[in-house]
Amino acid sequence: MTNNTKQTPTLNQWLKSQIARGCAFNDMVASMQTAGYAQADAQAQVTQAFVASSTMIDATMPVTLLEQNVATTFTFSQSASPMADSQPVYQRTHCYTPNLAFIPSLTLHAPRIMVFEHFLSDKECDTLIALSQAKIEDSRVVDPKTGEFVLHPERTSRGTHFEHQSNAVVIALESRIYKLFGFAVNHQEATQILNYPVGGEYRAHYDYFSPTLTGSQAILAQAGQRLATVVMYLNTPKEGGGTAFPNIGLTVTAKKGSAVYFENVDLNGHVDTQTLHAGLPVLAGEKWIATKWLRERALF
Ligand SMILES: O=C(O)CCC(=O)C(=O)O
Repeated sequence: MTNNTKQTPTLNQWLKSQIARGCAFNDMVASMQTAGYAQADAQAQVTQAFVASSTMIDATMPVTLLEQNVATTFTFSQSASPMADSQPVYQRTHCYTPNLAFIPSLTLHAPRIMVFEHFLSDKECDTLIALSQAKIEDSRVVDPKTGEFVLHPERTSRGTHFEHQSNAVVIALESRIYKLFGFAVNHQEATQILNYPVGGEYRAHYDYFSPTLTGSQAILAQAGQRLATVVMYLNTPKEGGGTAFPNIGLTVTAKKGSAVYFENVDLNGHVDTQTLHAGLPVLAGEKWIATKWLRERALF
């Protein structure tokens, strides 16, 4: 490719194929720069291609370009994905809305994972930890056979939860999650708090309820699938404690105020085994997180 401000048929074809593969805006711009395009030219061409494709607007696209080119009509239209290959089980009714105050520092498309730094202020983190100290207890998991919450050796942490709208920080986070990801407060489970000591971990697991297990049926009937998860880091462990996605080779660093958002259902509307994830062992210090599971249907 040469430096060129027009979209030639070859470039056009390449842009379309990259978008169809789910490539990220920044990666496409970087490839064009490597091939000799000026950054501004590459950004303009890629933006134009995303707008023309109108299948998916990339969250890493600079907001200024989005505003110039897409005005107010953009969403992630995942149900229109060209990768759809079978009847979806879960409808993708939610989307990430670009927001200047919360720009992801990392975006993956399949599985959809976004990392945000400064998702919470230090004060919000400290307040949630302080409020949790008084009522924290050993964590439980859902027993897949019975659907009941039970103690489990795979999860060596202590936890508690905050009911919806139960304090000013929770109210702010619930509203932030709604504005950014489109899940209204009644689609959000109560805020879960976890505290891991040294050696504490949450071994690899999925957050979705396996549709084939008996124990999932009552929970799925209540408010549907956990379409997405937000894990928010309330402190920075001295060492270890990141969140690993072993099937895709990604580890998100546990850093005070950061958050990782991931979608448990893939672009075709099926539960996504690529979202297998683990809270890695804390090697020094302790780890505090707040988790929000986001449901398909209203809980209340
Ligand atoms: O501790 C972590 O980093 C992950 C927590 C987690 O997997 C969960 O709450 O579902």
